[in-house]
Amino acid sequence: MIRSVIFPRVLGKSLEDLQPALELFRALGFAPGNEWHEGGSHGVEMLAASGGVEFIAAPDAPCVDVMVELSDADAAWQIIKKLGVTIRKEIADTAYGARLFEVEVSGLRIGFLTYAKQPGKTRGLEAPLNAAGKRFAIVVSRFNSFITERLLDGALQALRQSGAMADDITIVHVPGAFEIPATARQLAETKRYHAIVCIGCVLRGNTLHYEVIANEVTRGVGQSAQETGVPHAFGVLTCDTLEQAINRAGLKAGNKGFEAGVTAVEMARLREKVAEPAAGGKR
Ligand code: INI
Repeated sequence: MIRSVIFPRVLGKSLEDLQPALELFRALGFAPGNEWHEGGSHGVEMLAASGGVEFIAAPDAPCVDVMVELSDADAAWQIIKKLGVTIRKEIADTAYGARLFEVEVSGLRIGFLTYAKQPGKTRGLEAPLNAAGKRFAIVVSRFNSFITERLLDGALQALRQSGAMADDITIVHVPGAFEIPATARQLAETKRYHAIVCIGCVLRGNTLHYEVIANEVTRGVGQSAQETGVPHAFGVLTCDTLEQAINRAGLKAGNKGFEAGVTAVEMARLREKVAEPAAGGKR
């Protein structure tokens, strides 16, 4: 999971070099974020309501244009390696206890890091994006198959990149979005699957009862998830136009099927974590 994006700016070599900028940003209402002081180098984040900048003073500061904070840098590293982008720095522990790697795309140097979790200072329970050993069912509707097939490709990509085996993924086709909840529920009730991915596409232009179908599929999938306890990821597009759907199925606005696949992995793992005694689950 992406936590935040930081734009690091090197302002000097000592902590004093940072003070004018820090004072200015504090006076303007920026909130202080993460702060690190390590081996003569210093970094102080100043955060806005969304996004922030990190001022750095160091003799040999890391040089990236953007720093992305993740919940699991190692999981992101597995994905990045398959994409074939230029690696500037392999993933490794930093002196300040984080996990960090750097890449370069189109001249932009991007760092990805996960801050070390300090004992007793965890920000809550989180599940890794690791699908190894988990079984998934994907229910996909044929209506608007031009779109749903792309969403299915996205979901499969997410599951496989997270470590799911091909044999552990069952794909079930249904006629339209209206049929998704009943089939998802039947699959969930078998207890063979750790999560169900629901994929469909309802377009306003196609039907006068767009709202009825869109509401029913949303309600039905949610009800199945709550009543069976098996996580259901919602990859059903409800769009006004075909153009919007195309954008959400792999072009400008990402691929909602991929997002649903990632969600299924996280929720499958989270379910077992929440059930662990340490999390207050069953004993
Ligand atoms: N099914 C969809 O998945 N998307 C749509 O846009 C849609 N429209 O427009 O009607 C649609 N209709 C079919 C519906 O889901 C059922 O399959 C059908 O009513 C039979 O039960």
